[in-house]
Amino acid sequence: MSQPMRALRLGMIATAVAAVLATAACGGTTRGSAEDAPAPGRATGQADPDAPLVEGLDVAFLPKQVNNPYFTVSDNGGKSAVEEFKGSYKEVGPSEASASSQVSYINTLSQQGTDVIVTSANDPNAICGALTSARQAGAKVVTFDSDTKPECRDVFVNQATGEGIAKTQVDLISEQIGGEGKIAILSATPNATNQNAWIELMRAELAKPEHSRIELVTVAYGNDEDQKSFQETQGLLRSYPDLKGIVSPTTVGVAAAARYLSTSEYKGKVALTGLGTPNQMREFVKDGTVRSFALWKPADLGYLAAYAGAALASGRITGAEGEKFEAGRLGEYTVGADGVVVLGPPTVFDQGNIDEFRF
Ligand code: RAM
Repeated sequence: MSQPMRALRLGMIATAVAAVLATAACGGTTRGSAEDAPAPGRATGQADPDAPLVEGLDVAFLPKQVNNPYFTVSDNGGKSAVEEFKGSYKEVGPSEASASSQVSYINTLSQQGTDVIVTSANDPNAICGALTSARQAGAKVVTFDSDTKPECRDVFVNQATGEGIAKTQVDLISEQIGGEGKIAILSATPNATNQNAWIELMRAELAKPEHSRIELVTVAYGNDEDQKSFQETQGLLRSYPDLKGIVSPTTVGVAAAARYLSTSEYKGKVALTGLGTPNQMREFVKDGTVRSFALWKPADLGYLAAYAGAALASGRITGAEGEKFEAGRLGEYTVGADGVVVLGPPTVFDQGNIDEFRF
């Protein structure tokens, strides 16, 4: 909603409150209050599944970092959803994925009266204060891709279950190293909620009897920076000359690791898998550096997150378990426990299917 419209709404509420106070002062019946006269299109604590989607919502996407092709694709998916429900879209964000780099952007969006903030959190705690203030100022907050603590947002749109993402990657690396040997993880930033959750779940997966001959020797952090991820890969191979494989659960990390391996003596000898975009990984699958890797459709993730935000801002859902909402061409979704909505299972990409995907 534009600032003048928000001002108008606030004005309407102020008028209603003033009228109530005036009536009360005169000893008349006190009907109506700020709660009873909410701004149109705002959730009132009770979901109304039949409420129309409000038009003209201001929706802002705030990714972990703006110069990451993964977020360019996901945020563009969000943009197409916002166009469908006739809102206005913008993307803002830091160039590096450090813990507190998103705080100032959230404060600015809040001051601008943004209706819906859709963000992938660089840290589960660091942006909580800013998000709480934004929500108090009337914004609905959807996290997608990487969550905050649940109490700091309304809904989290998860790309797939954490267990599914962890199992897929462990199965892929196990298959590629013949079920045996030393592996390392090359992650994003040490604070990333999503990668840290997946790493814990991968450890649990690796602890199962079927993976007892695989040893996870270390976790390195490339901070979702191409150069640092490249150097960390080099470092891993120097420190562990008998390393059999690397799992990199980040699109930035896996692409940088593939680039390093592709021109090194380890090409085709040290396995690499993880989460990557087909466009960034295509050449490395074709030249034999990488056999297979996984991901979901980032555009669908952004699209679903935008629709979740519109459903919240229109009062159709509040983020409570069991509520349902329509997400355009993706159909109906249900809010699960802790306000989590799951997009769907990840896809595995290899020589056989990679050319069917262009993102
Ligand atoms: C990077 C980011 C993002 C993650 C993907 C797989 O682009 O860390 O949060 O979901 O990788």
